[in-house]
Amino acid sequence: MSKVIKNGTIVTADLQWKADVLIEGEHIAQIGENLSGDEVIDATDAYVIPGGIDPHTHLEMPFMGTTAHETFESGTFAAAAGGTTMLVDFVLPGEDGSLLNAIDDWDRKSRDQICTDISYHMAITGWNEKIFAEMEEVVHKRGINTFKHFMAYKGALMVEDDEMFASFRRCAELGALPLVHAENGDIVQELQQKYLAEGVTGPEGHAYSRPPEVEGEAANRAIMIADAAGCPLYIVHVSCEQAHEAIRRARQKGMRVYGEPLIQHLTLDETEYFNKDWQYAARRVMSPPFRNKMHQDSLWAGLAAGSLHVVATDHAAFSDEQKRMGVGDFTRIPNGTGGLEERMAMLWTKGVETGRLTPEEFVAVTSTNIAKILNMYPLKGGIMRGGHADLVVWDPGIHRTVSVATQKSIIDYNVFEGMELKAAPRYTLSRGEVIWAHGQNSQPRPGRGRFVSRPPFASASQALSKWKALNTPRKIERDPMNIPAGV
Ligand code: DUC
Ligand code: ZN
Ligand code: ZN
Ligand code: ZN
Repeated sequence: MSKVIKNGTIVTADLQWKADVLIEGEHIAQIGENLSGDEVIDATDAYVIPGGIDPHTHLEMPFMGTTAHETFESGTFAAAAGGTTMLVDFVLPGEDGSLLNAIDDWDRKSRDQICTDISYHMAITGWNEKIFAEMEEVVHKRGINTFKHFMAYKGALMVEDDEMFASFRRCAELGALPLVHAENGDIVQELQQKYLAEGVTGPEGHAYSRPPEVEGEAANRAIMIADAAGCPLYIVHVSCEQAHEAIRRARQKGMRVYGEPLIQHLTLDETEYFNKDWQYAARRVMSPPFRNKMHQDSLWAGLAAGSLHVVATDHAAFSDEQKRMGVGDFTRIPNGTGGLEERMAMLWTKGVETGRLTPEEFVAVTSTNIAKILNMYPLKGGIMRGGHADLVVWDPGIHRTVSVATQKSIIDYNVFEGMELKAAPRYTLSRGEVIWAHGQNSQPRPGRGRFVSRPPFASASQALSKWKALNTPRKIERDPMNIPAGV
């Protein structure tokens, strides 16, 4: 059974053109004019784009004394309904500290639930010989080439600089890419105590205790540590000019540093935390917090200029009841918001419809760039013969208002509630299968999604030789007669 997507305008990260796409099985078989197939998918008056890839989600993640309420099933259904055909979830080590056991655990949780394809990043939350050894198997046998480091969440997930440096060096050796959550966890903890002591207990205290300087400092430090270790670096949820500036500077020096803003930071601002309704404000507590307009403008500029590369969500969705764990103490509000379902349409509405981004740039930052950065292009992230037929018939004619009543996410609210979205998927295809059709509302089969293995980077050896060059001590032959006694 072949399928053909007819009469649409294909948009890739490079260009737009009118052509049909023939799909055989799971793959794109041909792109051209007047193609025919067993089944026709109509793309008249619509774009045909690569399926969205959200590289930053936390489904069913144990965190801050609870577990993120969005499941692998509801999360991937929400993704499909929003035009996202793949996500990359963060695996956190459990109590035994084993990376491999944690991956097995994530597989057990996700396997029978996922409606879209999935991949993992592995979190490094401490450092010892076992972790050092297991990293090799993670990269070479488990198909995970990215390791995430939390510079915040002191006493829980946070790593110290020496641990980060050791892990980055290991990444360079193995051909893996380190990721960082860049916030100075020591300063955050100090500021949290200060505001609590002053009687600031509400969600606004969350924003006060995590100012942009805290993020800028950590971003700069991570970049320098990566440079010293000889590895590239990916900074997740870049929310402010200070972190963006650090990335621009590093890139101008030839460092491979990637920046990932979130759709929430691009579209929602800090005034949300000053809402009189505690629950309203608490729903929006995430780290880093929302910023002001100046920072938002910086992020939009970075996407257009190419100094920021990927728009993600950090989808970590907690219910109203879970958020209430932090009544009377903002440091106990589970950090996280949703966005998986709205990411593509929000970016289109606030980016393409306003002229801030071209449709090609939209495709680059929602799919193609991250497929390249994570080493899975062109199997994912493009429209190319032989690639997976992960495609979206993207229809700027479908407008809808975000509402908790119609969303596929199982969270009891939506931080974008009431906003108008000016595009939606008419069809979402994952490996050739239609998993979402506008107006039909049916859920794809849980368990149909697959784990996508990502091989190590070939450039690792280059990175390693740079590191060796930096760290090979020069032998200095001193005149033995001139060495003072006792040395
Ligand atoms: N930030 C959040 O808001 N939630 C999950 C983890 C994180 O870094
Ligand atoms: Zn984070
Ligand atoms: Zn995250
Ligand atoms: Zn295949």
